[in-house]
Amino acid sequence: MSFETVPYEPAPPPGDALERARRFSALLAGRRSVRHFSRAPVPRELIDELVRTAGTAPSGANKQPWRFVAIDDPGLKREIRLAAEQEERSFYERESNQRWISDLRHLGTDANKPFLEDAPWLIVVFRLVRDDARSPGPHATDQVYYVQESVGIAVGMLLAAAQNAGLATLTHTPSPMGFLAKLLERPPNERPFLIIPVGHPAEGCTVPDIERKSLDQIRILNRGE
Ligand code: IYR
Repeated sequence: MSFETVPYEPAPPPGDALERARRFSALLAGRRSVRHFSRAPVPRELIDELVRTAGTAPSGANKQPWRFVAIDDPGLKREIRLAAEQEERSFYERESNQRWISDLRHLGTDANKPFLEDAPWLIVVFRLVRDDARSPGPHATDQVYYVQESVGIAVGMLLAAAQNAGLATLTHTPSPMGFLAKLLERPPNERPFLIIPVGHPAEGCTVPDIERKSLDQIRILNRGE
């Protein structure tokens, strides 16, 4: 079996590796899910770079099974907010969700989603269930693989890129999200994955007082002895 290759010779980034790793870790440790956005604008070029970064993520069979819809149209943002809030109201009222809702109490969330209008940009991420004509070849079939993993990694990279650019983000998952495909007139091979409001925090913005697990709580060495 033959396949084409190109040389891989990345230039090592300048400076001490540990120092760089620490600085990057501190940068991302400073990221928080922001729910109060200022209406200050963010240039489109900046959003394009975030999406470009996300698009470099690894993916199953390199199918790149994602699409990012960047929205700054106030009318469209309003439609999304109204539809999302309708879904959220039934989520928060449903008796069978009460355990879940008790797990959310410390985050102070409710059915009101003003950030869907206040944030200057909403990036609505879609996952592809079939590859389509926008893909560079060669692909033998339109099947896609490890889509959740691939799109999850791409979103993580987008969030990191936003943090690096000094922008605030939120990962928002109205449930169910079907209305997004309809509102945004997406084709049937695209399914909504996540909404990412992007912008700057509102003046006086606060976030929940939460803790992160320590390294010892998340990293096991070998078999843990
Ligand atoms: N989608 C709802 C509920 C919600 C669910 C989880 I999991 C969160 O981490 C936060 C909220 C909402 O956006 O309010």
